[in-house]
Order: sequence, then structure tokens, then C-alpha cells
Amino acid sequence: MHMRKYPFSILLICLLQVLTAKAEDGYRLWLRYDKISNPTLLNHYQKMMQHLWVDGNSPILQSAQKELTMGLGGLLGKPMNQVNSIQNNTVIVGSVESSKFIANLQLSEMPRLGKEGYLIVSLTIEGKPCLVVAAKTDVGALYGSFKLLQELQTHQYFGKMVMVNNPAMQLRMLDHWDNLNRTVERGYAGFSIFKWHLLPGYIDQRYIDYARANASIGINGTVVNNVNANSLMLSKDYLIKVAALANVFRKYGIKTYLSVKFSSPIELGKLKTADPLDPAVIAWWKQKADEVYKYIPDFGGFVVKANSEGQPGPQNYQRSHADGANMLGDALAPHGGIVIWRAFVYSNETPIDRTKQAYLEFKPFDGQFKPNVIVQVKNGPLDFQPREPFHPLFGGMPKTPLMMEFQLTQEYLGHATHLVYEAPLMTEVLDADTYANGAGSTVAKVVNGSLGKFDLNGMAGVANIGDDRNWTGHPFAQANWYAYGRLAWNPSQNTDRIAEDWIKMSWSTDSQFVAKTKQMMMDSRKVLVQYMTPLGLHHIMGDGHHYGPSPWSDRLGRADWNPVYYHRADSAGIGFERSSKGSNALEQYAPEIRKIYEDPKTCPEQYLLWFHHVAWNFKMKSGKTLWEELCYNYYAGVEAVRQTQKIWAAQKSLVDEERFEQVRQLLLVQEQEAIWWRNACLLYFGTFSKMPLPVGYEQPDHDLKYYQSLRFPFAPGNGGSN
Ligand code: BDP
Repeated sequence: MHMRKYPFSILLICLLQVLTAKAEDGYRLWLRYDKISNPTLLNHYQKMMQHLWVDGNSPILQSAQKELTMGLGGLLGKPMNQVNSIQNNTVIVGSVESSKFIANLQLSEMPRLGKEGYLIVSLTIEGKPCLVVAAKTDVGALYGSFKLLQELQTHQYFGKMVMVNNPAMQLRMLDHWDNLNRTVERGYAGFSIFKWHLLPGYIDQRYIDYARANASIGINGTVVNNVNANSLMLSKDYLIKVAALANVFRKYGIKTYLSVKFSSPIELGKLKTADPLDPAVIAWWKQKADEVYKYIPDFGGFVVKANSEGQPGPQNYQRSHADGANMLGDALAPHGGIVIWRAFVYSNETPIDRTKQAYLEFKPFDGQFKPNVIVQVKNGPLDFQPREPFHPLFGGMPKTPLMMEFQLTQEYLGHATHLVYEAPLMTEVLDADTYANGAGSTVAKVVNGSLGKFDLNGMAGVANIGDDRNWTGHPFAQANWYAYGRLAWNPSQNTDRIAEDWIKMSWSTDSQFVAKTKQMMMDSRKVLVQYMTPLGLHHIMGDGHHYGPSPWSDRLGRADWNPVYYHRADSAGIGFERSSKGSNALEQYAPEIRKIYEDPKTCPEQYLLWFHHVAWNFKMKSGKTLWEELCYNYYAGVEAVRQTQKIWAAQKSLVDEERFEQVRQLLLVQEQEAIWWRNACLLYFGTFSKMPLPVGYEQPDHDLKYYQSLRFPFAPGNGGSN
């Protein structure tokens, strides 16, 4: 009976539609390429881009061709007509390196392009209007292709176009803290995407999509294993696996790097020592480098964490960081490889102030590193806290190329549960003035090499991705991967604009949705700081797993692993005195900074308790006492999360159900965890201030003992054995 009402063919079509409807599970990231919804714009682009001609056949140009075919086809709602000569309304893509046609155009903007830059220009050639994506190299043409797609995805209307774009930095790296057993140190989005046991035979589609996503934002290097490295990574078996990955990444302009363990000559080479000045050790590394390049001819280089948190290093043999880094530099130099030597070190003896350690250890070696060594410095002097002042090594080592290291994975920022857009954290540091060479010597100018005139320069981001279907756990955490790439390409880009592009590409171009979502994102990091570590507090999280608040912790082996070491709350006040009255960490900064930060009255309040031990009744700029201001911040942070929930709830009809629901639920957890941070911290600090919560504030629903009794033995991200 029903069959008569609904013919079989219609039922079949409906069924097929249900089966083929693309679930918005987040897998496609910001490369969704759905048909442009605005009819005028669609029509305009359809006319302008009727044919596609990618002139050249290199693997990288093939990637560009595939991406444009898929991307333009999807966005314009019709398959692209592939041609190999000029027609009316053709998108022409190519490079001087591999296209005679492009070279012969003698484009006047070409001299302004660097190696990886690109040009997008509307031209009329032989009387035929066309859009040319040109570059000196194939990889430039690939970047230009992604940029063209971005213009369409974000609904930019352009008639005539001339765009010249060059990356500001040479190394734009994504660093994985992935172990060989596929756990991810500080990873909150599942297991590692790298399936070592199936390599080299099985190439997961995810590797290709990973490379596409990276190339689309200009990332040109990946470190595939944890800085707490396993020496097995340098064994022949694993090098063959790494080579298989490198073969995929190369097609997208991405070089592969490895974290190496300094004691590998002992563990793999069966030598008695890893002393960097020992001839056998030198020979072992040289031979190892030769072997690596045999498998991966364009290998990027080694990343090294040495003499830090139990990792071996040159200091085990009374040698310096420079001795260790230079020895590896010499091994890689004949092949054009580099050494990225991390400055995240702190000595084995508990220091007066851990934030001073890296500077004290590295500054004496300024100018003593080989030309193919770059020192990688975390954004702040402690350890990826929700807010830190910039690391004093930036500006402090003028004769050494320094790289920035940001942490995209949210180890200290609510794991993958809290909605935090990290771009404002990044630009806060990049825009900070080091005064190293007078006013305007920003951190960005240190890391892009312009201040020290270094060709070797760049940024690294510790990846926040895993094998969760949507890559990053929280749907909004994708924005941190995206924004990081955009900022590594151009650190002076507006974070608001980056958020807007990401929202349009990843969610929707609806103007109300974009505006409201952007508002949620732009405030989110400030809000997190308010309910976790306001006014310069730091390192008061749970032991080991770093989940949740634990300001009372005082039992770890080293004093400087314990929260009490950092907040120093007592009956007189709270905060770490780092002025000349205390550890004098401030002396590591330029006089212009010292002058302002030395006095708690002029020190920016966001760093007040980072640099000063301040009395509970200290008068803040708002007129409140310190205690009141602390309470105010913790409460305001929780309220802001509730506000975010409301904004999100109002977006329901503008967004797909699957991701709407994910974010809605995560915001509920975030609210609970923000309340937990607020209550635990204020109850605990109140035992020192002896002051009550200001009237009118909602009261904690548990006492301090309850919060102190909470245990999370299986909180994620702790890694396990590698
Ligand atoms: C710390 C992490 C630790 C990393 C270390 C590093 O807790 O897991 O190994 O940074 O950067 O923040 O080496």
C-alpha cells in the first residue's frame, strides 16, 4: 500500500540521501568545500573560474591540482573542466621552476616573491581573462592554491585581484609529542595518528589529510615523535617507517624531523658513552645522519631535549649545551640538516627560582652555536602556563637564532575540554617588546630573524591532534592548530580575522553565527585565566597529570615541581617575589621592562603575582583589595563561561546538530570545572588571607577537604611508556 503512495525509486533516493549525507563530524577541518550558499557570489565565481590548468606534473603540483579540483568543484558545485592550454576564464597554476608558460609571463610582481611566496593575479592573456596563481617554486604555487580556496570559502568577493604573499618565517613546524606505542604525551584527542606498526606498508588516508591541512596554513615541517624520545626511532626499522611518512608529507611541501635521544649512541650503538667530544660518538652520529638521509633525502633535522626532566645530555659528561648541539650540527651539516636544541631545561639542583634557569644556562653560550643550530625557547620562562610574561631569552641572546615554541595541546588550559582560542595568547607574546635593540624589538622580530639578521628562524607548535574523528577532541581546538599556522606564516596577522576565517571555513558563513562565535572565541583565553590563574598566579594545577586545581600540593620530590613553591601564599600575602627584593628574575629583562615591573604599583596587574609577593589588602587599580580582586576574577571567569553557554545555545538553529551538541556538552563540563577551580583556589587561599568571600557571591558547595581529597589516577595525557 505504501509502495503505491511512495514509488520505490523515491524511497531509494531518500535512503541514499540519508546514507550519503555528510555527517558534520569535524573530520574535514577547515577544508570542507561545501557549495557556496550565496547565489550572487556563486554565479560570479562560476563565471570567473570555468577551467583549471595546473601547468606541471611534479608531486607538489599534483597535490595542488587534486586540491583545486576537489575544492573548486565542491565550492562551485560543478566538476572543474581540466585543460592544458589557456581558455577563457581559466584558473592557471604554476611556478617559474616548472612552467615555461608562467616563466614567460614575466610577471612584474615575481621579484617580490621569496622561495615559498605566491602571487594571485587576474590577467587577460591572449585576449582571455584568467586568474593566475604563480610562484617561483611549486610549493609556493601550492600555498597560493590553498589561499585561492580560502578566498572562496570565506566568501571574499573579488573582481580584479593582485595578491602577493610571503611567509615571515622559514621554519613553521608542528611538533608531535607522540610515542611509539601511540600514546601521546599531553594529548587529549585520542591516540597518535601515526600507526607505526602498520608502516611502511599501510598509508592511512589521515596522513594525507593531515598534510593537506598543514599545507593549507603554511606549515612546512613536522616532528613526528615526542621530545622525550625513544632511541629506537633512529633504528633502521623505524627510519624506514619514517621515510614512508616523509614520502607523503613531501608532496605537500612538508619536511620531516625527528626528536632524538642524546644517549642513542649507547642504546643503539652499544658505545660506552654519549660524550659529544668523544671521537667514537662523533663518528656514530655522523654515520647515523648519513643513514637517515639515505632513507629521507630531504630530512629536516633533529630536535633535542637534553638535560631536562631526566633526559640525558652533554652535561652528563661535563660538556655544555653548545658542545652537544654543535656536534649534532656537524653531523647534519653535509646534508643541509639543522639541529633544533630546546632551551626548556632546568638544572638538577633545585634553584632559587626555576624561571631563571634557562636564561642562566644558555646566555653564556650566546654566539657559540654552529650556523645550522637554532635554539627553541618556550613562550614563557616557566612552562606553557595560561599566562606568562615572555621568556627573557628572547632579546637575551642576540647572537643566536631563537625559535618560538608554543603549546597548542591544552596541557595547562583545560585539556581538550575547555573552549580556549589560543591566538591571543600567542600574539600577546609575539607583540611583546623585548627592547633588545631599542623600543619596537618585539619577540616576533626575534623569532622571524629580522632583529639578528638570521636566515634560520621560525616557530614550533606542540600539536593538539590525535586519532579522534575530529582530530582535536574539542571542535574548537581545531582553531588553535589553524591559528598557529596562520601566525607562523605572518605573526602580525589580526587574531580576530583569523578566528573569523576559521569559523567561516569550519562552520558557517552566516553573519550572525560568525559574529557571535567570534565573540566567544576572542574572550575565551582571558576567561580561562580568570578562573584558573588570575593576576599572575601560575603552576597551581594537579600533580603529574596537571588536571584541575591543586594549589596545596607540596609533596613532589623537587620543591619547584610543587604549586606551593610558586604561589607562596602566607598570612602576609601571595605571589612570587621576582623583583630585586626577591629572586631578581627581573634582572634578565631589559631596563625599560624592569623599571615598570619592579614596583607592584606599576607592574601590569596581569603579572602582579608572577613578579611580586603582595599583601592581601594591597590596593588594586579597581580600588578593590587584592583578596577582593582575586575573588572577583574567579567569579567573573565562571560567569563568563555561563555567558558563553548562552551565546552558544542561541546559535542552535544556525549549526549542525552533531557539533552543536558536542560543544554544548563540553561547555557544561567547562562550567563545572571552572567552578571547581574557583572554589578550590579561593577556599585554599582564604586559609591564608583569613578573609571571607565578598558578600553576594554564591558559596562553594563543598569544603576545602573535599577538593583536596579528589584523585584522578587515569586523567589523560600522562603518556606512559614510550
Ligand atoms: C612539560 C610537560 C612535559 C614535557 C615538557 C617539555 O609536562 O610532559 O615533556 O613540558 O616540554 O610542560 O619537555
